[in-house]
Amino acid sequence: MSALGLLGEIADVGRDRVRGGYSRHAFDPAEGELRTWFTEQAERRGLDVETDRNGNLWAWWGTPGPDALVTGSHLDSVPGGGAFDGPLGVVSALDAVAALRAEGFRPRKPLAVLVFAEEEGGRFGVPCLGSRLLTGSIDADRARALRDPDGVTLAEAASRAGFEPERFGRDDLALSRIGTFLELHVEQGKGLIDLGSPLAVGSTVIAHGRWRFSFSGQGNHAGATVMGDRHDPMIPAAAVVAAARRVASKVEGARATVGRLVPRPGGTNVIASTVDVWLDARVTGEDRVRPLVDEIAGIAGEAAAEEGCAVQLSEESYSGTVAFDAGLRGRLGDLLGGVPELPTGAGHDAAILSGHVRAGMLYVRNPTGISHAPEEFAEDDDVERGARALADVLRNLST
Ligand code: HGY
Ligand code: MN
Ligand code: MN
Ligand code: MN
Repeated sequence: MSALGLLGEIADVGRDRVRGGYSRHAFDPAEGELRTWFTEQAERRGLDVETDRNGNLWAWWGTPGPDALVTGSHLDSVPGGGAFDGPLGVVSALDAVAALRAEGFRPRKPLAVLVFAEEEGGRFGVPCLGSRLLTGSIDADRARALRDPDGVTLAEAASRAGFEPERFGRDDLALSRIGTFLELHVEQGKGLIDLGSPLAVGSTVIAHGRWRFSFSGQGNHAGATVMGDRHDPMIPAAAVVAAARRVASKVEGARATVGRLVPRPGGTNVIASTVDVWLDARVTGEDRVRPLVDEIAGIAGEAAAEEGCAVQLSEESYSGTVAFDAGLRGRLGDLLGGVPELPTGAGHDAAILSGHVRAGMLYVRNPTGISHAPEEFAEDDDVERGARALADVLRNLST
């Protein structure tokens, strides 16, 4: 079955009737269904599937071993996300393996399709959790203690889903098997529309991170509390939202977003007791991200003090600027007939791995230029082109 057919098979899994699009999060039923589906599809293609210590799925063609050529992506989504971000790389990998098998190709090195867990951090807040755990880029104790919006810890959720969170952590054996990691991904902006190309080779990923402001004030009655007698944490929270736009707009190459703001208890007629504001900040230029956040934090601190609220700031995740392996980039470009290179503002497991192994990316055009939303798209022809390109690359790199 083609990549398109495979995407069609999972089109109903994890649909979000409230938000639109898909909500598929680590260790939830939709993600569990996708894991089972992936395992069946991989086995049908003659691959041996194993789950590593951190809940990442590996499907092996040949005996697992060092210097393997590994390709894949993720199956989880943001809340209300599109159909392509993550799954496109997985179905293209399965399609490419089937195409190579059908032509009688035998890879000289082990080849694996890898599905990373919780890439979006949509449930536990930290993106690329599976690859961060694998590479030891996040402390395992810290990861186990992460909580979802209902207060369930990662350890609890993983146990309930049949995983062994006590085994989470840096996995040198798994990591040592990867010679090259290649991730095919839908493009998430207008880069390929502007270039007029269906495909691109990934060049760089901008520095980015997530910060959480926790404001606390005094919960109270919306009608009985006069305006001068309030300690409303929503006021400094609003200051962060406005400051993110204002500060980032002044800095070349910066993007700052508040997409998640959680007032508690969250009643229309209740002044909140606490508000958590999640700030996503990204800037081209490694040393410019934290100063941007510092400026926003200064504004948040003043607004909190003025309102008589307390504030705590925590850095939830951070990834520095990544340039994908230059040799691999050149080879991909040559192999694919000189497709252009493209930088991205999106984070990826390939970028986390790039500090440890040879890593690269291929992007497939997204004609809407929209991602992390139901409008994310790829034309059928481009999906097929991407899968064929991936097969060509795997054929070449594994001989
Ligand atoms: O870039 C992101 O938001 C995530 O890593 N996909
Ligand atoms: Mn994404
Ligand atoms: Mn993705
Ligand atoms: Mn007062």
